[in-house]
Amino acid sequence: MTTPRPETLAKLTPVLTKRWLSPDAWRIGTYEKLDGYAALRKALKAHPDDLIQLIKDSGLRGRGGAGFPAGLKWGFIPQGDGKPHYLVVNADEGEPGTCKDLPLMTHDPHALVEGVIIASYAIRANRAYIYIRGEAVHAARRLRNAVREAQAKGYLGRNILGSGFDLELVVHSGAGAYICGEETALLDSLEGFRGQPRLRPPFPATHGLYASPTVVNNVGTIASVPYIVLGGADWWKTMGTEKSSGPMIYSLSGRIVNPGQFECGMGVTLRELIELAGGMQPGHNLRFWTPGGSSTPLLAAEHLDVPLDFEGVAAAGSILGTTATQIFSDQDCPVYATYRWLEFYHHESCGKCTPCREGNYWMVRVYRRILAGQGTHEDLDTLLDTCDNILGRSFCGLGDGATSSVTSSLKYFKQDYLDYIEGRTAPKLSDKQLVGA
Ligand code: L3W
Ligand code: SF4
Repeated sequence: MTTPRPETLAKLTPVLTKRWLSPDAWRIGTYEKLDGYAALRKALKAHPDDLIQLIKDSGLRGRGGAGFPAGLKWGFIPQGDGKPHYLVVNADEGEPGTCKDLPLMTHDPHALVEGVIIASYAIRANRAYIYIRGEAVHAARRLRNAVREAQAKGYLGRNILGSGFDLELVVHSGAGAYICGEETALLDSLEGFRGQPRLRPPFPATHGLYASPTVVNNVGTIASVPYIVLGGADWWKTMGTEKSSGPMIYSLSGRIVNPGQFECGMGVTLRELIELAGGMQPGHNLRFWTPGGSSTPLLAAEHLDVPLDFEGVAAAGSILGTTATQIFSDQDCPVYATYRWLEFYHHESCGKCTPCREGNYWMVRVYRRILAGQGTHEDLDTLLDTCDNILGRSFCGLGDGATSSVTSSLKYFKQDYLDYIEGRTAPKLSDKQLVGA
């Protein structure tokens, strides 16, 4: 284990994670003692439009994968339209490797509840939903408890803190389908339909839940709001980079000594994160990694010093995504890792569009053939051709994301594929595993 140097330790900026280690921070009494609901009192004295402007000024970008500017999205909500407005928090964290929203909701649920109230006030919504992944039973329990505590204290319900603003907040558990993390599938699921993506545009900002204007934001985005209200946009921008402001929770997993969540200003590098995580496990050398979950193209050891912000990762040919940094070593096989991710996408494909439904099915079969030692050189062309027919031709981001590890592993690690095909690597799968994709 390596001990981080002081200059690397200084990269840690605990903002959203600052209360996680405080005992009972999930209870409202503790939360209030630690500045909790002070931002709400301040926000309710401001004009809603000024709050939207504050979020715009902070440069806060969505923490769910796409990095869309949060203030801009809030500003899309038409005002004076006579329709109900909704805020929906996407807490369906399901991207493989991603583990930043669940610990936040478990350790500090009131930060999210307070953010929901402020954001709803800003966009003039009187009803808000937190759509949480079905398997996250403990986090959902903590959230429901937080909602009850906030109601009892007058932070939720009618005439919040005498402001005249009413808000009802519902915690809704999904049924564990990855596709329901896609914002329009999530809305369909919330409405009681089978969760499948809708055609966009129109975007949820104008035609969302029950065809009404709706903001859909990730947990981390909404939980950032109270800090920005208290600290101000300029303070927020002291962290991160010019176009990717603020702190970000990076979840590290894989071949490192201390896996977990590390909150740093955006733009920290993987080299620094690995140092914070105690270094690589003994005997392991970094070989490949995902900057933001399995839907983002793999990067290699040569990318250790890429700034992990939206622009830096894009310049390196990948996507910041959910900042789920999965770290693989020289003892891991990129072909096998890609196959396992593809099995996931094949299983989770909702089946609505042909490129994703059929493409993932066939790619899983090709990978099985290669890993069973029965692949051919033409299989590599077939994989690239299939990706070409999925990418940009699928109905939603799941299809595009499924191609990421295929094309990037072929770009950086083609020799690993050839070693299976030409018999230099022993097969990882048996003949029996060839069938039944
Ligand atoms: C109004 C416009 N609104 C865009 C809104 C849009 C959405 C946001 C971003 O997918 C990606 C996906 C995953 N008027 C608008 C507008 N909007 N133009 O802005 O939209 P978009 O399409 O860029 O992305 P998305 O649909 O939110 C997110 C990738 O992130 N990902 C994450 C996966 C998993 C998780 C998780 O487990 N938490 O997020 C990783 O890479 O593949 O491509 O709100 O409505 N003109
Ligand atoms: Fe469904 Fe896949 Fe098409 Fe998305 S890309 S709509 S998950 S079949």
